[in-house]
Amino acid sequence: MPNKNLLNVESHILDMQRLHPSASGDFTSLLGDIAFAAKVIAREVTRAGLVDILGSTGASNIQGETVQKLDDYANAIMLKFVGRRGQVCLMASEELPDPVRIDFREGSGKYVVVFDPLDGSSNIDANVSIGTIFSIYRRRSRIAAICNDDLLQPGRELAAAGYVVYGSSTMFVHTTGHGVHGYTLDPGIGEFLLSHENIKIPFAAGIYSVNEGHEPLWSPAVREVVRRLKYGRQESGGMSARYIGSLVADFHRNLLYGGVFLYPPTTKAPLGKLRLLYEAAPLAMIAENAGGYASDGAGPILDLVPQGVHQRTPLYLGSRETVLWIEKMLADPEFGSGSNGGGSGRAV
Ligand code: AHM
Ligand code: MG
Repeated sequence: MPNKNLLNVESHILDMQRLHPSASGDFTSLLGDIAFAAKVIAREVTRAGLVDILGSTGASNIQGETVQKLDDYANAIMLKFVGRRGQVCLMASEELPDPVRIDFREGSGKYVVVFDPLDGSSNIDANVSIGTIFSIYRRRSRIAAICNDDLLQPGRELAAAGYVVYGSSTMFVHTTGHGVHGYTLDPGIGEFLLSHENIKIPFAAGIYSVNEGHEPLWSPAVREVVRRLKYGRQESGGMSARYIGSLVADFHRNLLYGGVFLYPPTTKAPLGKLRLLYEAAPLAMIAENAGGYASDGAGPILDLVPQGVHQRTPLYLGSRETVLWIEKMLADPEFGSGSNGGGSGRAV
């Protein structure tokens, strides 16, 4: 029996692939590509504080490389290294206005990859944790007819989803629908080593995470939800507040400690800020596979059919019981109806 602590991400994914004898290996190598891209991005993220010393955007750093804005850099790295064996036919990035067709002549082109290359990047200058979020869908259309419809699939169709958090250490977390697994980057050997096998979100939420500066713009129902999270729904008192403002880091902490993340609609942004394809759906898949739940306030995020690649959605994400309670509260006429949640794309 191999020592699990010495399993790197590629070996662990290969072990899981053996459960599917018909698998071609494309999917496994695609996850390996993403892990590789993550290492390259991680290396650059750790040097972000040196930009002012080594040169600003557009200038050359000490290695003679052009220094780019980190989100552009991360985006370029994902496009360059993901799907390099022809496993991918189409990619979409939060950083790009349109999806990118991939030349997959050398391979099967079986997969569609969607990513947010550097989520929370406004935090970079303060050395706060940021992340990369990714999703993998199977191509639906026949090769000759590849179109954007391959991207507009509900989260339930996801073949895999994951994120990388660049924090005090770099972690790669993913699910293929068989548990959620986390790997920590050992910078000495440059490998992601299995450190968190089969993560389960604690049942009862201990932490709530929301930008309370938006409270004046919330509906009465959302305000009441947050008030009860704060003051306590039971005798036991309220929950602790933690908000980094970096979705991957906020979600990752709540996944390990138990908690709920909220990005409700506001009067200024009726669908909230976060994107269904790049942010909400992949984290919803991880939450559900860890025993949690994600809702847009009216039902499961994973059932929403995207109407466009950059569509936004309200998001309530984390411990299952708490998110289900939020859905119930938002539907309660006692707190008034209105823009409580419920993005577009829910099948009726
Ligand atoms: P980004 O994709 O432009 O980085 O924005 C998404 C980020 C999330 O990481 C985070 O949860 C959210 O914006 C924070 O928004 P706010 O500052 O409104 O609280
Ligand atoms: Mg983002």
